[in-house]
Amino acid sequence: MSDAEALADRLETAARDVRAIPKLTGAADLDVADAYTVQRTVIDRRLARGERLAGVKMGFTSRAKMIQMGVHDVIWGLLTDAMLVESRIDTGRLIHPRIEPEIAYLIGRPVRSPADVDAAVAGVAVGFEVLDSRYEDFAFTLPDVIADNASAAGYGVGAWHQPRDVSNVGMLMEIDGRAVQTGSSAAILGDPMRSLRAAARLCGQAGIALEPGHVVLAGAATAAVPLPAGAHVRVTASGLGSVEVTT
Ligand code: OOG
Repeated sequence: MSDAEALADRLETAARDVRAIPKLTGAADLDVADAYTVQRTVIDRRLARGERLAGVKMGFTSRAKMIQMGVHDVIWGLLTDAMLVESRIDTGRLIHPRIEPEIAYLIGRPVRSPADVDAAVAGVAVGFEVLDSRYEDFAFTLPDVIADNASAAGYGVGAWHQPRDVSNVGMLMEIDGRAVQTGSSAAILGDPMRSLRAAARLCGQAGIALEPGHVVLAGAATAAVPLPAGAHVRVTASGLGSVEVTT
């Protein structure tokens, strides 16, 4: 593999300068394991600058997303506290942002293996994820998108609710009052809990502990849509209320 530090530099520079870069795989020989090393290098640098690990995001857990992006394996990325969007996100600091509706889980007890997951869920919420691929044209191969922390740029969650069955709840994403995506949480691996178990397994393999307070985004229930400047977005999940963000 090319030097993980050098590849991490390229991704960091793209995000900082708000300028897309060519895919890493165009010039570097990068497999999936290498790509996770690059992802971890970028995140470790953010943690070294004072950000805190806030949880995990799952990607390509729905067919809608696999078809949209042409990638067919479940992947994951890491969330830091700096990625949390309270109510506004500045799209001027992003290259070509997109937004997608999510189901989020709140971890209440340490998770050391997938067997711990059911007892560890302290809450469930509707959420959104803002994606911003650091690659030109939002186009990538599987290793590229893994290295790029699964395109993560920001995330938000609505009010936490008591753990409950959210295997098939209706989901709606509106921009400026117009429905732009509708779907069901069942699109997420048949039940977003499956995604949470997968997250626990992957964390275990990577030596990352899911701790109380961490958030797991189970993956989008629909395709992502472009996030314009000056927009008001509302994502609603039946029984979980809604979460809103302005740009
Ligand atoms: C990669 C991220 C995919 C999801 O929910 O499927 C993802 C991308 O589409 O750029 O987060």
